[in-house]
Amino acid sequence: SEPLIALRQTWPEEFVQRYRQAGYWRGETFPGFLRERVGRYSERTAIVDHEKRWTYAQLGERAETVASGLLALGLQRGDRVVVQIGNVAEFYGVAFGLFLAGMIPVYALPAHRITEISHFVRKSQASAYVAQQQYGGFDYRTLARELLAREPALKQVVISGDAAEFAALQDFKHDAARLSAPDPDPQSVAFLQISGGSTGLSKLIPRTHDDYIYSFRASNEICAITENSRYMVALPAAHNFPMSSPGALGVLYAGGTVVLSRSTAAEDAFALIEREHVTDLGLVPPLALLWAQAAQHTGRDLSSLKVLQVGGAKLTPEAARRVIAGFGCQLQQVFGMAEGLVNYTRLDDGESVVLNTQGRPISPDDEVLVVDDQGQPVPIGQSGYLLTRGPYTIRGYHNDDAANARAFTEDGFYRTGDVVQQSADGYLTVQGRANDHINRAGEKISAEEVEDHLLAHPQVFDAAVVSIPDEYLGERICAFIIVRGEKPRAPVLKAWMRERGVAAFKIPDQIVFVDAFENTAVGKTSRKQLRARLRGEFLDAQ
Ligand code: J2J
Repeated sequence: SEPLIALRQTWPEEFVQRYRQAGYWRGETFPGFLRERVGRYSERTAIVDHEKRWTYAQLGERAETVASGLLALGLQRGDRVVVQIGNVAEFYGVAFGLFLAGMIPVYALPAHRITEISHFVRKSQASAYVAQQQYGGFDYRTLARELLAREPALKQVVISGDAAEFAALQDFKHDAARLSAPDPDPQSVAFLQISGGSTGLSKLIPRTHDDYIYSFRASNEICAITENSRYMVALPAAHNFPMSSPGALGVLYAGGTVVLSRSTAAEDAFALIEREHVTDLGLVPPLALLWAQAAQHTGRDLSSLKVLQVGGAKLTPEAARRVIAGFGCQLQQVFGMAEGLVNYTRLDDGESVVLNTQGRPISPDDEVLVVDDQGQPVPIGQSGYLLTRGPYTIRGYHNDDAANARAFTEDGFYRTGDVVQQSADGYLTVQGRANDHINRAGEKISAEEVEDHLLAHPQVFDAAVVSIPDEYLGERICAFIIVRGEKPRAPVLKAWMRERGVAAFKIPDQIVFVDAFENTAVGKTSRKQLRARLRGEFLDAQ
């Protein structure tokens, strides 16, 4: 595999100097962070899941055991390892274990299936796959078998739980002799996060020790996270929001407690909030609305909650009002992206800011540009495309020149694809987006990727996938299909996607058969225009 040094993010030297001098990049690393907290908070509770409670000392011990075990299997520093673990303590045991071993986690979501996992393995040139025996009713050992068949370069599969023929995570032995490796370069890549997928397949996002630690250290200050914070992870632990905004990592950095919920059902979560006196919590808008409603009738005591964060998709002002009324605690809007930039409404912002904006950036050195179609800045208060660059925003995706040419300007700004308005005091309000992804309850789905799967079906002549507004999900996926020969039934097409091994959240909610796309087209229709037209016609017709 490639040496560690090849996985560096490339900020130009002048920016490196600037971010260091400003004190954003302090040369901290994940192994250093873990060791320091384990020493300082040793007997305090770090992580609680449905069956375990780990102190900081136990988290440290577990991470060392995972690191020793991975090294004993013959994996090496710098190796990429795809991790697919749900909301259990072991997620952090494995993540920190990989950091201690100098390996690079690639964070998949539990919902991902063979198609996505295979892509992550190939794109990252991963040496290993670590997963659970089962989570959410799915057996990941079957996925692992298929993965080994498809990806011969993959050297190891490690399974938590009953490992069958694979290496068992539970059998790893602590071996101090293997753990003498030097700390990584703070500017090297610590892990690869998965992009929301605007066009085509998900891209891999290289985040460095320095930049990522800065993002949650600064988030802690904005969100008032301390060693007394008890933060609940109800969204998938691998997602960037509950990982770092300020997320589990911010809370562990501060010496607080991370409480993991396997369930997103309000009553399950409320029981945990009551039992663990949860103070902070991050949700996507649809869950926040459901829980807000349930909170009004629950017998559970939710009075420990201080701040409810909502992000991942747009929260309208009316929805924000309902969330505040339902929970009776403070609302914080969070507009972030795994590529970097995160905006928060501040805890001392007035009601109108909290209801109507998605906050402002973390850092004084987050550069935000709002531009028109020609790339020219628009006047304050007008809508435009959001471009950004800064001390924790990537300068390029991992190993993807074509995507980088599209997604970054020549001077290193990331084209977020979001359409926003910026107020005079720097607050952003999200108005929509420029690219073709669908934001289904915070899950980002590339229209193009879904079309590709549908087009592989023999009875599909052409497919156009669009988002349709949905009262509950925000948006749902609608596929317009022109058939070839006999018309397939919609459930057959959905089952087809499932059988191809695609995450369930990408399967169209609705399939509409049409005779043609091209009636108003002049010559070649751009898919973008086509999608816009279909969306419009469909909404008119409803
Ligand atoms: C509207 N759109 C939003 C919001 C994200 C914190 C919070 C969220 C994410 C995340 C994250 C939005 N209103 N409040 O990584 O650290 C849409 C935008 C954005 C895309 C990024 C974090 N919050 N979005 O959602 O990488 O379109 O990160 O560009 O999954 O989600 O998606 P993702």
